[in-house]
Amino acid sequence: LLALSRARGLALTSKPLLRRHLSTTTSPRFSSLLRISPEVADAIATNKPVVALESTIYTHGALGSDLQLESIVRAHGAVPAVCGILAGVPTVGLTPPEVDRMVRDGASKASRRDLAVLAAGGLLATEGGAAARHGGTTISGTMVLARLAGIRVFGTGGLGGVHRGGEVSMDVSADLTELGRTRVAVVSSGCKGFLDIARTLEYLETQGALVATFADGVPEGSPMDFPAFWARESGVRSPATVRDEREAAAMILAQERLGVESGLLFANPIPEEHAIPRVEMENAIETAVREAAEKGFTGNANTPYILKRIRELTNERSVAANKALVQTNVARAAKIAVELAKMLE
Ligand code: PSU
Ligand code: MN
Repeated sequence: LLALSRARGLALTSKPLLRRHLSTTTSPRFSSLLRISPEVADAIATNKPVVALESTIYTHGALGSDLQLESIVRAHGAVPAVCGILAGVPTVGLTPPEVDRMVRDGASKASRRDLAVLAAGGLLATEGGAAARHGGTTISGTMVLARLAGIRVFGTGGLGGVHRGGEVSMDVSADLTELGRTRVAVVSSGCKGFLDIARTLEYLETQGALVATFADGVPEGSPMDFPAFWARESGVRSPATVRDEREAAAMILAQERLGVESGLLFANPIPEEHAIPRVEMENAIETAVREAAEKGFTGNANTPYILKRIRELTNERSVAANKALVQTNVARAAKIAVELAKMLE
């Protein structure tokens, strides 16, 4: 009961903040259901750099919750905004205890299609119904919440994609269609090596998503692979490259000024020292993908199962790499947000 009334109280007190933010941003959409933490609402209203973070990474990512992502964002001069659904309340700016609570109680994995299902539970709970469920938002779910709040930059680990055999199963992550329709810049290490990367890029092109890979230290104009998460190479060329955070910020601004509503994907290859060569991952990937098919882990249960199995099959080696890459992506996202805030001054 206490938790419920607290959720309700917060939903009510956030309204004036939302109104203030609405008048100072260009966000075309707005949801009275959204709870934005006071710190994040203030940062948005005053044009401070803000970085959205997802909650699926905590609830379904097989990485543990001690990723230090918020402190990394802060260390680079930006405000972190963890997005997710807490007891039926879509929230931007979850606190660490709130995320812990979601992990402890258990949360469902929430992509775009799941948001209203969970939020309806929240609406009914405020009228005295049963306690509503939590939702760890995926990249697509997080992009929707970030866009509603007026946040432009989002740092995370790996994008969902077209699954192997996706041309038959039609298992194509909602992250890809989200990038087609929601103008948020996502910084990731490309997508997992267990996905079909060539088809993922085809699909992103069809969706009109901007895809650019960071080319640090690579001579101007040289081609870059779109990275494959644990590996820097995928054998598939990235459609565009980006030199530094300032250029990424310029792309975000250009997209906005052109009025193109689709999203942007900045691929940030895993640092050399943490990378695991593709051949070394291949066995673990093959086994995990085969087992998922045999055991019937399809739909949104597929990615979490494969992540967990790869973690076991590589004796946790994949986890250290995964943590390192998420942290570098989030740092990069913060630097992009800082550059963008300067351009918008
Ligand atoms: N990649 C990771 N860790 C993750 C995910 C992807 O390294 O936790 C999550 C992200 O939230 C991503 C989602 O949006 O999986 C994609 O799931 P699906 O393949 O079911 O669309
Ligand atoms: Mn899927």
